[in-house]
Amino acid sequence: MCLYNRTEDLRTKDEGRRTPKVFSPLSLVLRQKSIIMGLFSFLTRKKEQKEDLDKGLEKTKTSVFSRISKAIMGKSTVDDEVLDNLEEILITSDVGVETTLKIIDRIQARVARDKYVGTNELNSILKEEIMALLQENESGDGTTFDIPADKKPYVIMVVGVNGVGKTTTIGKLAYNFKKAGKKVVLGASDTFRAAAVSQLQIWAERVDVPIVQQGQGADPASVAFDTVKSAVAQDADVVIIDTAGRLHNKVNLMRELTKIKTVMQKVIPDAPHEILLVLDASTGQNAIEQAKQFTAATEVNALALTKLDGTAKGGVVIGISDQFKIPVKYIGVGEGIDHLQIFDRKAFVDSLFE
Ligand SMILES: Nc1nc2c(ncn2[C@@H]2O[C@H](COP(=O)(O)OP(=O)(O)O)[C@@H](O)[C@H]2O)c(=O)[nH]1
Ligand SMILES: [Mg+2]
Repeated sequence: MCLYNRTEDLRTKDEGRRTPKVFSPLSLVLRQKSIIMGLFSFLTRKKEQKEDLDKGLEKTKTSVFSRISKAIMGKSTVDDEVLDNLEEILITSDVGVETTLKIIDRIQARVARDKYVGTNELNSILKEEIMALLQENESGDGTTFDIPADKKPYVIMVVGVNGVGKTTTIGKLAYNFKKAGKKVVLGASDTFRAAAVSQLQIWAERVDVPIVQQGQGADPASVAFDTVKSAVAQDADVVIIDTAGRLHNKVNLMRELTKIKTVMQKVIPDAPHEILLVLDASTGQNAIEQAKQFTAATEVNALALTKLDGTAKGGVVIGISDQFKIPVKYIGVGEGIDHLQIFDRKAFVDSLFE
């Protein structure tokens, strides 16, 4: 041990004399190579994400935009008839009535202002208005799997009805946070079904992050308390709490979620920092109904819309963001570990209109 230290000391002193540091040509080449390789893998990942998004939104795109093309066929200007047709298309594409009317009003105002708006401009105007609407609700403001520096650990409580993709989203989130260098702890507060705990456990093993669980039937609030305590003790960065999705009625739901929150606040007074509502986009109007119930029961401040892949109801993202004034933070575009994306409004709208 002593010898080792002496060698270390000597080496350090020796190195200290060798200033300024000169890189050998070989090490420079290697450094450049690793930078280029890092950039290459970043770009490859970006490209894959874009492909996943495009593939995921394909059905929405074909169903909505083939109809828009039909609606403007043989027309040169955006007139009342075109707007009526557009209104019907958006409403039946799960954008929702209120949001559709808002979009139509805005386009109408532009048409009135600019006098002549050609149908060839309709797509770009629509794209701009949808982007603006998403921006107003801060949907798609985030760009990285990062957390506020002053919240450690950052506590995310995940809510939503059964089957929407809560546990899967938690697994994917844990993977991404870990990849971003964060220390993650999961809490299995969905104690209603035995399968729920083991499903989260499988994700924890897959991502290689710790999980706190007390098995089926345990008190969800007690699990949440233990999780937050353990996260603090481990100096973790992020805590993600899974919850049960059963929803007999609003009062029960509210009581349970409130209890989980209150108990966590004994350890971290401002926890949970994020209440993430997970909604299955493929259920369209049902997702809107669930958003109504959950926002009435608890202070949801972030949304994740899953299963955008394979549905033609992608328009629901626009409607939900606008109607509830809650930012859409994540979207699910498949079952795989890499299939959770940070919602990027520009990429989303671009993909819809390409
Ligand atoms: N295609 C697809 N399936 C998903 C997505 N997210 C979750 N799922 C699937 O939805 C099912 C229910 O997910 P789960 O996480 O158990 O939902 P929970 O009951 O809310 O926890 C599982 O089969 C998941 O693989 C997604 O973005 N796309
Ligand atoms: Mg679950």
